[in-house]
Amino acid sequence: MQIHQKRFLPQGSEQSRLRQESNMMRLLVLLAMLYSEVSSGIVLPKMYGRITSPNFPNVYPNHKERIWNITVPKGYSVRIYFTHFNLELSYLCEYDYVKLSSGGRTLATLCGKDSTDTEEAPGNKTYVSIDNNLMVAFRSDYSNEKPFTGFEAFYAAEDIDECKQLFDGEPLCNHHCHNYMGGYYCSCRIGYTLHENKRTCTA
Ligand SMILES: [Ca+2]
Ligand SMILES: [Ca+2]
Repeated sequence: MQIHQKRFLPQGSEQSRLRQESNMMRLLVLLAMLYSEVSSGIVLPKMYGRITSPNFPNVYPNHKERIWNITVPKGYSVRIYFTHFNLELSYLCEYDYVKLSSGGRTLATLCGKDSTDTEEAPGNKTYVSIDNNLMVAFRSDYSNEKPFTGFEAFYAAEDIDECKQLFDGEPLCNHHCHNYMGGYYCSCRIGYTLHENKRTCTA
């Protein structure tokens, strides 16, 4: 009897602990969803994917704002291109637009169907993020004189070739630079050893 109770009690409390934890998890997931909807839009932590305007391929609604935060691992950038683009055209894209930003900078503000003197449409151009995060913001104003079908875009993580980059105007590696997916490393000629900064070689 004693043994029974001993064995039963921890199991029971384990179950209720698990239940509490799963309730807590559910609450956290719900809060995270609410939070991400409100503050940072839709978070996309995948290496590739597709995003579209609301209701695509049908006409997008007025008064819509949607933000996608594409984050890939460090050592990668995000390349994005558009397979469909048809937004209301307005001077400097102030009415409806798709805005691409990365590293605190605006890469492009896009609208219309084809580029003009004052407005940019993506056409066949591809855009690459500055760091490992790309923010895509879609916005439509209160009206459209004609129906517009919005956009479809595809993105993918792309390795950064650090060996082609400069660090304070110098190559990243003193002697040899080796690029690989998601990173890089340096090596030295015979007779030299790599400094603990992992970049420079000393005799
Ligand atoms: Ca509009
Ligand atoms: Ca690399």
